[in-house]
Amino acid sequence: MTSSPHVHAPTFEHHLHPLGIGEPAPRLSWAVTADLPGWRQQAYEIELSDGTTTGRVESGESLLVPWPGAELGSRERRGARVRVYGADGSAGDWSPWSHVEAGLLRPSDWQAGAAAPPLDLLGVPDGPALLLRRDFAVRAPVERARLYVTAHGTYEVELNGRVVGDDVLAPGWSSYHHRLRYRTHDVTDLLRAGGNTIGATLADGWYRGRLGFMGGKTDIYGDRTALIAQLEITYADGTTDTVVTDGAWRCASGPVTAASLYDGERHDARLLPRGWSQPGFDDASWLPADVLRHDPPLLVAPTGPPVRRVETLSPVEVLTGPSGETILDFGQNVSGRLRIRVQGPAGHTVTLRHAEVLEGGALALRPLRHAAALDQYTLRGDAEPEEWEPRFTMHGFRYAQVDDWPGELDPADVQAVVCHTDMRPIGTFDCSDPLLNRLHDNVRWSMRGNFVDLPTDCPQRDERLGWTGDIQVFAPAAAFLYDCTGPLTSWLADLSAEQAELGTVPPYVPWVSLMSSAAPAAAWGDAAVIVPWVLYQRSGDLGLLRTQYPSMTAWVDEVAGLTGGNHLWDEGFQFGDWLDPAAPPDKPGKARTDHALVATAYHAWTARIVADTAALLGHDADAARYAELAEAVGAAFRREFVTPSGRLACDTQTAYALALCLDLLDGPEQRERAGRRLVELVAADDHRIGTGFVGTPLICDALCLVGAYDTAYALLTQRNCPSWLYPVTMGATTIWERWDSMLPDGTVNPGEMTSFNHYALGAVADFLHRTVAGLAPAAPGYRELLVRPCPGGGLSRASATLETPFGRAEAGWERAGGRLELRVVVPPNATATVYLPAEPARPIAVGSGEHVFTCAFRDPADEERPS
Ligand code: RAM
Repeated sequence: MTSSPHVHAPTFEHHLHPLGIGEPAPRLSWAVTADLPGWRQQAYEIELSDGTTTGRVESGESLLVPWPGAELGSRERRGARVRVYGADGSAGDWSPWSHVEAGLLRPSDWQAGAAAPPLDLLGVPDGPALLLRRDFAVRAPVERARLYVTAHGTYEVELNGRVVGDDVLAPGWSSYHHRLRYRTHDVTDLLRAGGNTIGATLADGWYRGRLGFMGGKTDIYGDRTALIAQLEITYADGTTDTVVTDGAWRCASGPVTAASLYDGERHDARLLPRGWSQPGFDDASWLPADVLRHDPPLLVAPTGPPVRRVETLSPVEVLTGPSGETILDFGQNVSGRLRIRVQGPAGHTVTLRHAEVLEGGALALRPLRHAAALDQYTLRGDAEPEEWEPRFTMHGFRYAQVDDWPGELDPADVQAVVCHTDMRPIGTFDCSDPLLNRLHDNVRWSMRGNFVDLPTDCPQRDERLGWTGDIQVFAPAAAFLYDCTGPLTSWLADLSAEQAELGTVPPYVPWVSLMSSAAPAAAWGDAAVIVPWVLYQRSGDLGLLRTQYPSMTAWVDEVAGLTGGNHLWDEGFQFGDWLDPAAPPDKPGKARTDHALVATAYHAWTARIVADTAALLGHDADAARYAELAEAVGAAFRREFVTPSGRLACDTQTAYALALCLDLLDGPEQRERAGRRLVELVAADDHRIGTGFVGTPLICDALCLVGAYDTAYALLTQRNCPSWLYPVTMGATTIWERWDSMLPDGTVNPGEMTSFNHYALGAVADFLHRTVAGLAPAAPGYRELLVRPCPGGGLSRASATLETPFGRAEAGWERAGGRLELRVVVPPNATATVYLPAEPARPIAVGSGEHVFTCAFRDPADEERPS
């Protein structure tokens, strides 16, 4: 008896809401629910709403299957559905239809100019946000209406007094001179017969506002902000009207008197021209917009979701600071801003300040450097309470100081609105140690805090840049926690574009010339290779590798050129094992591990990845060439840094972690010796961490590779500083930039760079998922799972779940009385190779469904720590 598989509606590329997409031939994926164990897809059939069908295609593929029909034209909408046949003879019904709609695919589709507020209104950078409006008529019943919109600056659009969409800080930040993303909104329901009004508030944002450290820069992309909007109305009778940004738009200043991403926002509600975005408003005193040229070929559709308000938190405690100030504690360090509900006299101003931690009971503002993070609201003085949330700024904070609140402050009137890229959460982890669970939560929160459109280093100080090294080390953890392939695809497109312009991968993307030049640096520039590779492993998207291939090869070629004839990258600037815990607070790059060792190891690693990528893409000559290069660099590494018996020239945790994890040693004897030395080093440090950005993601894996599970767990569960759990014991709710961003006495580390929300050191979450719980990809996209948990550390259980492209996968173990039970869930059309801890050399192959195994298991930690 076969029961029929159930196919979910197909998805397009990596889109959650495929409206206004930029891919004319979007690849299709689908997941299947099937009761039968071991279900494999034998064949599929796709039907498009224009009648195209593939017929039955004998293929097990269900992930990013090529678009089977004619390419979509601009604005074109099509449906797709799928049915599948199992290898067991089962046949499913058609899935529900999914619909996809293309955006404006050709530059010539854009008729809109760039409507720029006139110079008379424009303030200094980070000055007032300006209002733009235009009336228009709707002359017949509307069938559908789409708004295609973006800006030089950040914007919020309104139609007839209602905000369009729920994007925050649109259009986000990309390398604007290469790619400016527009959004497509379905605004059919916002239009009405007769007179209509479209309006926008436009702030400087990343385009013109201040960005960067050491004072930063303004006017980076231009000195004039502008709105680019195209409203296309299709009437029921088939005719169309298009309303675009042109000289008919009129501009004025509004209630936002200053808006800066770093410094905050000032809003004087008395200055709001009531009804300004509605028909009938008299804009005679407003000034006409200038129409500036813009570059339609730069306009691209997004590949991922926008930043949104994802969650709202209430204060958990009201504190009084040392000067009697009122401080709200939201219990969680977040990126976002406050929403207040306030009533009081007209002209009264409430001031809100933000900080991640307290020092001596007061807001610790020094770590924010030149980011004032200060919002001010001046009341209109209405009879009703007034609600306000700044719209053109963002803060990283857990605490907020509220000054000059009129009357008694009810904490319920202040909420923290958490804002970040609205990605789909896909992975979870849980175990018997509450501190490790909190560590994992902190990693998730740091990802949320730092995926504010692009992957940033931190969300609070005058920085918030797309540092390549940070996402390079964090990408595996990120790809497990959230479906971030879409957002990172966009960021990688910027990386490629900047790289092509600059001749190197800059240390952060988008690149802003805050430093003298974009010098190539190992582990940072290597993001060009490693991030696409990780995304391929996790999402199965080979197309992304194909797209990034020129960037990947260009990076490895560039580094090969830098090494001269000896394959050692031992000259020029390096960040190295950044923030080695032994580095002095004011010298974060002064690591114990030689920069040249780190750089050469990465060079060997990324040459090998490029060789593997070339082979996958069928570039055989490249595959051979890069494999040879990887070998040669590996040999050079050994010559320079490894003794014949397997000791390393740098006797550091990071050096051994690199050599072991990146397979840079020669044979089992060297590996065994290196492993023993690493164990000794960790023990000599009392099982405290000795790695910076480079060694941290690798050290636990390195220890497990050599069988030193107990040492890996001792390091992982260490609570003394420096360690992963030390910040947890200090009440951290996110991952800190430094192992000791807060010192044991509660004071803030005196270093210049002291963020409390940096995900890089949280890269260890990937180890929790893959090794502690045991859920790893054995084939790209988790088509094949590797379930090889390594229990230890006195944990009595650990589990991980993941929404893979094939459906939900789970791995979880629990132990008691010398026995261990392992539960594995494999999604349909996937397989798993399972290893039981007691039998590390005996792989067990299983198909889809739930599987439970038991084996004998004793944790050495039990003997050491009597309970
Ligand atoms: C700091 C950043 C980032 C790091 C660079 C090298 O300013 O915060 O985390 O990658 O320096």
